[in-house]
Amino acid sequence: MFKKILIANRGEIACRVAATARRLGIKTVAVYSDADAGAKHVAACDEAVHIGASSPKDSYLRWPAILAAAQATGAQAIHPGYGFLSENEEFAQACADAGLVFIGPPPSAIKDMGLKAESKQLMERAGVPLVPGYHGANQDPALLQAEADRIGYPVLIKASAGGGGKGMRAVDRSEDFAAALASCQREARNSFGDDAVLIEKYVQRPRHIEIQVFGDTHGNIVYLFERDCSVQRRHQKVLEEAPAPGMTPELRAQMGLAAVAAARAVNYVGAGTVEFIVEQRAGGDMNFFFMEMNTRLQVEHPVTEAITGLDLVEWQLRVAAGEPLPLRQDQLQIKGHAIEARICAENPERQFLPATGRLDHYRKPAHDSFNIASLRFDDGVREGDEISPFYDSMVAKLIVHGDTREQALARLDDALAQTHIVGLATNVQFLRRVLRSDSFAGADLDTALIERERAVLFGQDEVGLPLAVAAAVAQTLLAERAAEGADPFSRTDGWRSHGVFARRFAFDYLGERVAATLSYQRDAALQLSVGEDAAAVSGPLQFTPRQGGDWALDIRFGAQRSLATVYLDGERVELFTPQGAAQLVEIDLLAHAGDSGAEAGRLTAPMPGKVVAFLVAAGERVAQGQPLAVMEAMKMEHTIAAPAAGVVTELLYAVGDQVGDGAELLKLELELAPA
Ligand code: MV4
Repeated sequence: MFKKILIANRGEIACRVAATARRLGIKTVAVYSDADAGAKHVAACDEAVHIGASSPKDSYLRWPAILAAAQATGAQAIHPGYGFLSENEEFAQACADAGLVFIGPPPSAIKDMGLKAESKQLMERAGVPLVPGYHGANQDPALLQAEADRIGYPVLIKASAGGGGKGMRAVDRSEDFAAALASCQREARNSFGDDAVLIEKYVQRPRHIEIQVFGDTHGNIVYLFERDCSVQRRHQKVLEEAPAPGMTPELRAQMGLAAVAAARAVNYVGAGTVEFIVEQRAGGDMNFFFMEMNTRLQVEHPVTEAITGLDLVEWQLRVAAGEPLPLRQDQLQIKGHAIEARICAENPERQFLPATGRLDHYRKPAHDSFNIASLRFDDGVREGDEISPFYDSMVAKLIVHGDTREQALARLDDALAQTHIVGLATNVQFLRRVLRSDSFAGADLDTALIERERAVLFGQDEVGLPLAVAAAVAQTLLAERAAEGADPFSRTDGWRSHGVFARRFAFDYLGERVAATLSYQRDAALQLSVGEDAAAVSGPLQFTPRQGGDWALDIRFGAQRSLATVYLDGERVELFTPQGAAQLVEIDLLAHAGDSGAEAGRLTAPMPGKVVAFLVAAGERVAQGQPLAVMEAMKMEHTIAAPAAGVVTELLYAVGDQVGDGAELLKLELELAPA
């Protein structure tokens, strides 16, 4: 076995490889760019070498610098991770030429699987099922038209050099073929500098099911079962699971043997994945067709590790060191069900646009508070790290394991609910909505799932306005108590501070301005009005066993109740509940008091009721928090207090008057808020 390896990658996969190396007693060398000088993967390794500027082309793709780092540190082998140089046959060859072991397949296997049309011809000869189609070199339009007619419509025209869904055209009718071909060729020429296409039968409602394979240098190849990766957005995987729902033992064996045949056809060594597109036919039949082979360890390998109980990085290291595969096919078996969720810095509400920023709060689910090994959180970042524009938007992977799919699903939702990321947009709550969607929960999987379920995946508000505001108000008051040096936990009967009897708040919530008034009752109960709603609120404080010593508020607004963890960052309020998350921006009423039409100067009735008393007269100067008027509504008294110091200029009602919700009771000219 190697004594020292270099990890030519960053982020979670570099940390992942380092963890196994450490367990096996292998020393590790990290490489890093300018942006990653303080990165977690650097700390995870025994040594580190700076290889260049932040842009990948100036560092993680600069293989001369990486080879030099390996030689300078005495590393015997290079693990490429995924992405970057992992499927670069020239780099694999350069490693060999430099006397270093490339922890991956032989360069020839990378090359053979790298080209779409050529790899399909190779697979055809190896007896691996292909989508009925044409993969020939002859690109005469008349011949392509004839081939499409022979295959039968609908067909899909794919750019031979394409990938990630680029350069694909579906054609429904023979008469539309010529125009679609011309358009596809134009796009292929512009995007890839090569207008060759292939034509396939268009598979409807397809599933993406891939087989993990492993080969060694002794001619052994096994399959480690399948992963279903059908849930994708913009041709990127979002959720991956193993085993694939609906898979039968017969189909699994057929697909597994086809994948081994594919690997054998290119003399495969190491970890690889054979991707199939699976057609779902009426009656539950499934037809599978080879799509491509990924000649590397994949992002989603942990779900396979979870159901097999194996460490695939350990297998990679053993195979690269010349050892035979640790297990034979008949020694491998599936245990339980695993799901992985990719947590990405992105905004699902804006076409999944990648987001950048600082991980101001980064709280992970309690790792091992329940079943051992049922929850795994793989990441390459720490609280306070920047998610920069230089690299992939994936922040972390959450992997759960359970006896059944239902159990794994429930654990994943719970773990995502406990994943609190503040500082940049992420897909955490979006992932929860996907999990709960009828399609995903019912294992009705195909590549159009997100599109089909969009009505429940976007523009949702699981927390609800009153509870969100109640939690924000509660946290604000608690923070004030803490700032005053008072123990925020010392009283659970209310949140009165500054001797204020009523306080007005304003928030921006989902783009709308929301006014809220908190009033303190004689019996120390609290009444909160939020827009049209008014109810008693309470919030006995509870500690929850969360990492980082966070505590949660048990918030009640009338009959609604939720346990909320709230993070305040200036005027930003970020709250997380078991139901979902919400963001509010507090509008500082004092700071805005001088604005034209200032809300803060208007002292309004928090609800319909009767004016019981005015405690001040026109012309009187009042201090911040001074009670001004008392109203009675719903058999309770509500005191309206001055939001800031000022002069009462006019009383607009008389004692005994019945007033409507929001009615202005008196005019107060505010003094300038202190700087
Ligand atoms: C297909 C297909 C339907 N029929 N081929 C998209 C990316 C590329 N690697 C293969 N892709 C597809 N090929 C035939 N003959 C549908 C897709 C497809 C898809 C495949 C896997 C995962 C997600 C997908 C999303 C849209 C389309």
